[in-house]
Amino acid sequence: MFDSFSDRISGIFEKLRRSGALKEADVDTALREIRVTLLEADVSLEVARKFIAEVKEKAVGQEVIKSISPGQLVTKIVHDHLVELLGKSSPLTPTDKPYKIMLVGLQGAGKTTTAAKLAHFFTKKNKKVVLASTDIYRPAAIEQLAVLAQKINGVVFAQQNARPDLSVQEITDLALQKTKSENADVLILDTAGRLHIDDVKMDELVKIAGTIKPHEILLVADIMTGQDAINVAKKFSETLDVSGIILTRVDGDARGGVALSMRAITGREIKFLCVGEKLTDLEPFDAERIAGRLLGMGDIVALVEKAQENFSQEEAEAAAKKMQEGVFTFDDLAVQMEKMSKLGGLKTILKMLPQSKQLESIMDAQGISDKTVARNIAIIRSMTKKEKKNHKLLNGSRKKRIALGSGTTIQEVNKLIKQYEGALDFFKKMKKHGGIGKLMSMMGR
Ligand SMILES: Nc1nc2c(ncn2[C@@H]2O[C@H](COP(=O)(O)OP(=O)(O)O)[C@@H](O)[C@H]2O)c(=O)[nH]1
Ligand SMILES: [Mg+2]
Repeated sequence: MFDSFSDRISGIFEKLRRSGALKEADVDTALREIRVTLLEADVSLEVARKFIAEVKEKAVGQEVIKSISPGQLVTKIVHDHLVELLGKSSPLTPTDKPYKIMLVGLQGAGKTTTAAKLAHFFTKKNKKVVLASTDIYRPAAIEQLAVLAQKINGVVFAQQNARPDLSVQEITDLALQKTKSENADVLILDTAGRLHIDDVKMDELVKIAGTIKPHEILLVADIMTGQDAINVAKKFSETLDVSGIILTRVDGDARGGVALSMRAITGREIKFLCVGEKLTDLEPFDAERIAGRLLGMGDIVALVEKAQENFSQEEAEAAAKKMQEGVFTFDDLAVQMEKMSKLGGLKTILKMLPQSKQLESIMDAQGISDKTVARNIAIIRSMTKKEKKNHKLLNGSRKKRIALGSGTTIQEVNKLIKQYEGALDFFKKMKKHGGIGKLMSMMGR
């Protein structure tokens, strides 16, 4: 979502950083460009104007410290103001048991998908979750949540085996009952939405909230609808005690202004960003991190968190141990590559790193892409068990068979074997020099 915005902003800062001594005119020009960029990203005029005025006031009064350039200083000031604009938000922490969450929003905003993502999010934190839906109006809306719930280990779907013609009130009661009888930590209630705010049955939502007494009423808003998302948030907040906002379709090509002005206009915290349709495509909102991303500073924290969720600590340690001992087989390699694909592929991972542009061009030059990863997985899958354990068995005829089986060429099979041998070699050398632990701590520094 933020791509073009972040490209432009970092371009503006590049120019600022390059000019050694900074004149007020340079700052003015940069701020004017930032203002245009904000407006083009769909940030409201009022918010953009206020932002620029505040940054300017700060920048002019600042003493320039010797060790940093004036350009860096302005970058820092803009960064801090972006953080303020995006708004820091407290994470959802189930303090009470049960912790009750109600999702509201327009039809198609992504409520049901988000309900499942949140259930996944909490089960990963070892919370027992009950899911329920009061959307009795749209055919199959409840079934949609039931199907999603089945994919999440340990989640209880309240309406499983319940009479199909329950009323909203009955479903609400049932959800509470289930939460109690299952001794669940978290209840997530999905509700019905309408296409237009005027048609939303606010009184029904108010009534549900009265019964459930939720800790959080979270408004789910589609960022692709631009300024409308902000109007919707304002309208819902007038009638309901909306405690936070979840923005969906942040993976699309919307211009991002909604995220930038939502907090300033509604006063409500943004709690999560949804970045895709999969259960794992849910990111806790972190203003610092997004500001960093917008200014082209990379986003290592997001990468680390995402990786931690998908790789268990034990798995990672087991893989590291195998590598160190030089017994890392093709089987292990395929597992690691599949994990990487699950994380959203190479480009997703790269985007979160600083210098992602350079890394991307290096990888492009080396011909490394998601396609080659998928191809390599296919090649490994075509090997026999014995071959995977011992790559030295791979003679000409075996390679030919593997190439045929995986729809690749012998050259491609050879290339993978060479890369694999290179990796083994690397791990062996590393072991000599203190092992993976040492390397990691070096990288950490
Ligand atoms: N690309 C993308 N699609 C999403 C996201 N969230 C939801 N969707 C899709 O949007 C559609 C509507 O979502 P749904 O949860 O049924 O909306 P609801 O009517 O508010 O319950 C579904 O096809 C979802 O898969 C997101 O963050 N990114
Ligand atoms: Mg729904």
